[in-house]
Amino acid sequence: MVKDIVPKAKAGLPADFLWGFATAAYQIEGATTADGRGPSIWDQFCATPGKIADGTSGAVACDSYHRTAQDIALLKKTGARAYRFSVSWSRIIPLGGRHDPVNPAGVAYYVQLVDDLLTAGIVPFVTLFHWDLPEALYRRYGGFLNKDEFVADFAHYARVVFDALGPRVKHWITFNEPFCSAILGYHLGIHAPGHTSDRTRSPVGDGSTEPWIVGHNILIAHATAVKVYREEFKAQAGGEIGITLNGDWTEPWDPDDARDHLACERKIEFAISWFADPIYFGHYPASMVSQLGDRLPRFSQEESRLVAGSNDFYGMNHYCANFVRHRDGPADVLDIAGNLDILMEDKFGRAIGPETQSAWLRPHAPGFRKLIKWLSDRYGRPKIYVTENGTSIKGENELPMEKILQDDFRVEYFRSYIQAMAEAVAEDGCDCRGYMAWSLMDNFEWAEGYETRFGATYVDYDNGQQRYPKKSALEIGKIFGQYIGKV
Ligand code: GBH
Repeated sequence: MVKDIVPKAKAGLPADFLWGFATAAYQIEGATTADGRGPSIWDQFCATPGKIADGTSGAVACDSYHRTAQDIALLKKTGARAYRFSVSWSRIIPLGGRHDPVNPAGVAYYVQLVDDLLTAGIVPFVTLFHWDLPEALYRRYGGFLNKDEFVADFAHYARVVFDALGPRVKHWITFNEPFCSAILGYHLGIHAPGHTSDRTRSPVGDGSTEPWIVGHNILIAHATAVKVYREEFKAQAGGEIGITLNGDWTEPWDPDDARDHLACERKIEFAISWFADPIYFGHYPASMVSQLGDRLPRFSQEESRLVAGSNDFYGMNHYCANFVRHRDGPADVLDIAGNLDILMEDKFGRAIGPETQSAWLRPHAPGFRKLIKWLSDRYGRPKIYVTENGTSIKGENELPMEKILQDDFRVEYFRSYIQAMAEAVAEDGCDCRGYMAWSLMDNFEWAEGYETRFGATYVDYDNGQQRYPKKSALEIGKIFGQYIGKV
C-alpha cells in the first residue's frame, strides 16, 4: 500500500566538504620531555597515583612527535582531505606565560607538521588548546581560575602560534570542549587538575563555584584570541576561527511528560548553550542564570560585547545521546546538568543505543541529525565543522589484533552518523562543511589510559608503535564518497 511507504530522506554533502580525522597533542605525541617541552597539568595529573585507570600517562603515547611522516602517510592512505591536531602550549612556551621564553624547537615541530600536511594535500585544522595547560601557570596563579592572568597568557600564546604557522593555516580552533576543562577538571575531578568538592578524591576544589568561573574565563580567553586573530592576522591570512563545543542529544525519559521534554532542552543548554549562547548572543541561557544565581559569573558589558559574535564557525564534537528525566524540587548546589537524571534507558526500558567501552557513550545516530538542526535553529544556521565524532567498542582491547582490525561496529557507527549529517544538510538545510572522525588512531584516552581505543587505526604500543588501519579507516572515505557532491 502506497501510504505505508516512508519516503527515504534526502542525504548529501557539498562538493568541497572537508572530511578527515582528529587527534590531540597529549593523546598522541608522547616525547613529553623532548626538545625543551615544559610539563602540563596532564603530566602532573598522570603522575598522581590512582588518577589514570591503567596507571599510564601520555609520556610515550603514539610517539607521534617522532612519527609525523608515518601519521601523514596513514592519512593519505585513508584519502582524508583534512586533519585536526592540537598544539601543545608547553612545547611552544615551556613555562606558558607571556613573559616566558618561546621554545624554537617546539615551534619548528608544528611548522614542519603543517608544511608536510600541505605538501600531502591535507588541510590542517589547528586546535590551540586541548586540555594541556602548562603546569607552571597552574602553579603560578591557579591557571583558569585567574581571569586576568590566564586571558593575557592565552592571548599571547595564541599570537605566537598564529604568527608562526601564518597564512598556511586557514582553520583555527581556540578551545576544545571547555565543558570538560570546567566540569571534569573542576567539578568531578576526573581530569587535570583534579579539583572537586569530593574530599575523598582531592583536598582542593569547590564544585559549586569553580566550574562556572573556569567556563567564564575560558570564554573570555577564547574571545580575546579571536580578537587578536581578526585584528592582526585575518586580513592577510584569510582564515577562520571558532571554538569546539561538546554536546549530546537528549530524548525524554517519558515522552508523555512535558517536564521531561523541558529537561531535555535544559540539559543541552547546560552543556552547549553555556558557551554557545554567550558566543552568539552575549549572555548565558536563562535556565542557567535561574538555577545557578550568583554562582554563575556575570559578563560586564565590555566582556559581553567581546564574546558575542566571536565564532566564524561552530566546531561540533558529538558522540551520543541520553534519555533525560526531570527532577522535582530545587537543584542541588553541586548540580551541573540542569536538575535532571541522565539515563541510558527510557520509561519502557528501551536502551538509547548499544553499549561501548565508554560508560557514557551509546551510539544513537538520529540524535546527530536532530542536534545539528537544533544548533542550526538556535544559532542562526552557522557554518558547522564536526570536529569530532567516533566510538569505542566494548571489549575491543581484549581482542587479538586481527579481530580489532575488523571493526564493523565502528564502520556502522560512522556510516549511520555520516548519513544522519548528510540528511541534516540535504533535508534540513543545515550548513555542515567538514567532519573529523575521532580518532585517527588509538591513543591515550585520558583517565581511561590505553584500555579504551577510539582509533580508526590500531596502534601496536608494545611493538614499535606500528599503525595498522582498521576497516573503518578505509571505509570512511567510501562512505563520504556516497554523499559528497550530492547537494
Ligand atoms: C572527546 O570528548 C575528547 O575531546 C577527546 O579528547 C576524547 O578522546 C574523546 O572525547 C573520547 O572520549 O565522565 O561520565 O561524566 C567527548 C565528550 C564529554 C565525553 C564529557 C565524556 C564525560 C562523561 N566528553 N563526558 S562522565
